[in-house]
Amino acid sequence: MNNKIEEKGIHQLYRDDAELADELIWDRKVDPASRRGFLRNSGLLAMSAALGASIPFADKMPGGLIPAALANTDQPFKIAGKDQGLVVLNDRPLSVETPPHLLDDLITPADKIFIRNNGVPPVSVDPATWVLNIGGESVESNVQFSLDQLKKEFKQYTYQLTIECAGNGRHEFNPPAKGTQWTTGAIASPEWTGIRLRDVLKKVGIKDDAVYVGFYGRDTHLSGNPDRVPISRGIPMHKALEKKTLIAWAVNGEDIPLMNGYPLRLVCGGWPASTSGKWLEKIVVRNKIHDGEKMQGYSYKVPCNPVAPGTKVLEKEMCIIESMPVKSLITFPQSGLLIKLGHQLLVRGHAWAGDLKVSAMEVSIDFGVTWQPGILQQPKNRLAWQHWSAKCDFPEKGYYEVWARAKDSSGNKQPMVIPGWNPKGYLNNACHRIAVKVI
Ligand SMILES: Nc1nc2c(c(=O)[nH]1)N[C@H]1C(S)=C(S)[C@@H](COP(=O)(O)O)O[C@H]1N2
Ligand SMILES: [Mo]
Repeated sequence: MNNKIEEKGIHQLYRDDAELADELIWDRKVDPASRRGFLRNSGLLAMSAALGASIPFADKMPGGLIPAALANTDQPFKIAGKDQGLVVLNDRPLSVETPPHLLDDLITPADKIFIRNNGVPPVSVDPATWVLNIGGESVESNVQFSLDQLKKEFKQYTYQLTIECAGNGRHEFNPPAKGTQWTTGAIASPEWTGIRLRDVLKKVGIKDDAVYVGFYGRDTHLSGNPDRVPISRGIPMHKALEKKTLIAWAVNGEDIPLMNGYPLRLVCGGWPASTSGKWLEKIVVRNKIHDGEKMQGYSYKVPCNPVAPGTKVLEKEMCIIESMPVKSLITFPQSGLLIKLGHQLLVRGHAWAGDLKVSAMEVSIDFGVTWQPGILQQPKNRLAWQHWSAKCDFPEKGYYEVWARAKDSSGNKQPMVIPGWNPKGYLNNACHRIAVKVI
């Protein structure tokens, strides 16, 4: 942990006094062991002491809640082509997430897109010789396209599409789930340019018995075994044939970064990002649910019916995750803000809801007892995230949390506590919160 870099990252709005220098790291002096789950035996006094402030809405604070000020962490690192504020969670395979304050842009810049690799990515890629194969038992015939052909023979589209790893938020589950311990940062919503998967499938011709489309990429298995692939997932026909499912070669008008799938990838907005195959070399049209790597066992599945935390669930009682649940992020200010009493705080962020739209956004400054509506914008296009903002007025000095909650077009709201426990720790869409100290 590099405290110097962390200090610089903390917003200093309304800071007019050098004496406050000490205060600027008020939310960072915490034992990492206490970040997960709930604080045990910690009374209000201990909590206030750790925060260095009284908690005006303490009587409304859920028992055992770890204050957001103590729950967040940022670790600096460097990776070529990526913003230095991104956080490496694993390096083999590489998992890199984006802290919420770096996701403030309406359209996610390429250098802020998270990275999730399941295997070893290709090191050098030659777009001139790259080909995309279309095969599988439910195509009329096997066909090959060069990148050039794809660009010339099909109409091109640009859409803002949100991709989120199904394991985003996993670190909060209790009992803990194995796998990359994503906090909030496995989410991005850039603009993708490419062609429609449906146009390609129509040109090739698909048989009546087609039910699923699977992908294969150029990356190799961690074991080095050439007969194994790291991941080969897929989507049912209705998602494959939807107009916004793209075979993309550009992000925000430029080549896709190598770690995000250069020179070609699938983009299935609103679905687990694991279905958005990177370094795309082959598409298979299947007459059954695709049985590639990470389609079977417990991967990317949740119990079909909710279970108690820690329950052993039979494989046949697990269902494949499709559209992702409603969720939102506070991207400004960064957690740990100091603000002077009397100043109004403008909070903002994004919200998304898988295949659905977000219909409302609300915020709370009293641990979820009362909520005020935020202003929610329309998405740029379907499957893009939506921007929101809200104004907060704090009644007295002390420690506060701003909680944000989105509602989808079916009426589902984000839960305030960790939702349905599941063996692999998917689909945590609990409310995002930030810490604010009013001085
Ligand atoms: N070929 C290939 N495609 C892949 C993966 C991979 O490891 N190999 N990871 C998947 C997973 S689990 C996720 S969450 C997204 C991540 O996309 P990103 O790295 O561009 O953010 O890519 C998906 N596509
Ligand atoms: Mo993922």
